[in-house]
Amino acid sequence: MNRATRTSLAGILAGGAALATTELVALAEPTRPSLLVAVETWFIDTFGGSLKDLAVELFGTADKAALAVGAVLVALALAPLAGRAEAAGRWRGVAVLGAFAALGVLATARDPQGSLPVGLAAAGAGVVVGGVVLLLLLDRFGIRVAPGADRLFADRRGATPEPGQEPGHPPSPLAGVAATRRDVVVWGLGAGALVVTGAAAAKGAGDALRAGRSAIPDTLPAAARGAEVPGAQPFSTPGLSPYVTPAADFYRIDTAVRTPLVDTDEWRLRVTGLVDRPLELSYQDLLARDLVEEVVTLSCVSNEVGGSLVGNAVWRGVPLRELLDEAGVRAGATQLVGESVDGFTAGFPTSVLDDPDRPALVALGMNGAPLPRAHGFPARLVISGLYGYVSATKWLAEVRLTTLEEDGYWIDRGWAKEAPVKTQSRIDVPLRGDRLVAGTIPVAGVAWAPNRGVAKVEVRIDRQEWQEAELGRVSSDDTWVQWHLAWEATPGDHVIEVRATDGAGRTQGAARVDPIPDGAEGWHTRDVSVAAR
Ligand SMILES: Nc1nc2c(c(=O)[nH]1)N[C@H]1C(S)=C(S)[C@@H](COP(=O)(O)O)O[C@H]1N2
Ligand SMILES: [Mo]
Repeated sequence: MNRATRTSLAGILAGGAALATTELVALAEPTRPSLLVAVETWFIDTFGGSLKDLAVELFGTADKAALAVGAVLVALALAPLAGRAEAAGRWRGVAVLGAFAALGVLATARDPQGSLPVGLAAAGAGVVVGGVVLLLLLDRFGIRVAPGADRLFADRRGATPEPGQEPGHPPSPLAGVAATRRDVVVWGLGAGALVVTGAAAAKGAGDALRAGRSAIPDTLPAAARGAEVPGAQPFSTPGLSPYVTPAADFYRIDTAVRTPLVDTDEWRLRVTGLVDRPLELSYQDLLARDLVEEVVTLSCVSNEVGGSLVGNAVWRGVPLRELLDEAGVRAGATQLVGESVDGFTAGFPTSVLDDPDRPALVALGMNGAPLPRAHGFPARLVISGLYGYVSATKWLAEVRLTTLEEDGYWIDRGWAKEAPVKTQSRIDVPLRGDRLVAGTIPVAGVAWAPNRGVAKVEVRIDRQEWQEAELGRVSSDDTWVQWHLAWEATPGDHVIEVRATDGAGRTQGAARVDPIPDGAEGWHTRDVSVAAR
């Protein structure tokens, strides 16, 4: 193994040891971000909105796993630098580790959930452990540090060059005898095993500690005013979205690298800003109030035509207006901003709440159970008719009455300031590629225009005349509606198109519009092939 490979290997193992150490120290505060997670969050906050194709929608669950793996790979890809630097001059590689640690500390300092004391301790421990591993491995791998680099030791010992040695290149106190291949393998594998064990221990213990702290109650108090959810629908078709989306199937979008864990003993919801009487409510305070239920369809502005970033749930919680009345909203308050425990913000004009029939909840529950962690436990906002990024703050910590000058998280990143949900319709079945046989084929899907309601859904085949679809039953105008059409299909290739008309009488236009900046537009279409029977 040549010198470059051995120094790189030492750097990678030292970097891994440093990283695993910071993860282990981070367990002192298991609900707060480690240095690595803080850096990932910093990356998302900085580039999430600007990189092409990295839009709001990117941050589903799969992307975050990819980000976590990517961050570790990037760190390990840069780690050989530490080995090279240390070989070029004593302490230089340790300084490289220190620079990475400093980056982690900066990221922790800017993270609303970050703990600076734990971050500093993690950084210090990481540099010490990583540094020891680096010096030790370079020594065992028989790497001599470069001429002049050992001045620190040379000066102290007044060393004179040995015969055959370049002047000014005394033997490093750590540089042992020339390493054999066996030395490199044994020490490399040993260090590697320690790093992997440490990282696995940090991960396992972290998951266990976090699980212990995320005590979500089994049940919620019943609603004083429940929602009326239609018991049965006039039609049912395999593949059609159910009227109420189970929480497990509900789309998930957020910027949180790790799902925030909230300890309800410490958590408070605060109502602040332009109010006469700021409020501070505990989870128990909220549960003790009269809860109401609203069925509301929530959707993401990033949802493409025909996309799946939309769902309908029964939300149970405290009416937002009730809390605002108690706090006494001042005349100058033009915007309501919800801020989460991890610093995400979403805001909408207070005038949205003027219509008393528009559901607006501090939701504590979803489909009869407490909010799952992924959907905002212990509390989130749900406002009918607004895209999630301006309204539906999860892991809610603060409801702030402010002015329209303040911009929420995604507004700085190119998305529209005001974002009412556009009328959309989607074909669920048939799927493209389904084996279809001529005869009666059910065409079905969902359409939504929350707070306006869907008045009509039309379908057309092969650009012939529009046919009105049958509509399912709904709780209110705030939810999507299932639609269905029995299509008498003939053999051949066909194109199915759908469009909805909302309660205000507006019909979806054909022109395709991108999600950015304020939501996609256009008709969902599906190409299908029908075989002869
Ligand atoms: N704290 C927090 N709340 C958030 C977000 C976020 O990134 N952080 N994303 C918003 C967006 S863009 C959407 S579309 C909805 C999605 O809610 P869901 O994940 O429960 O479907 O949450 C909103 N609330
Ligand atoms: Mo969203």
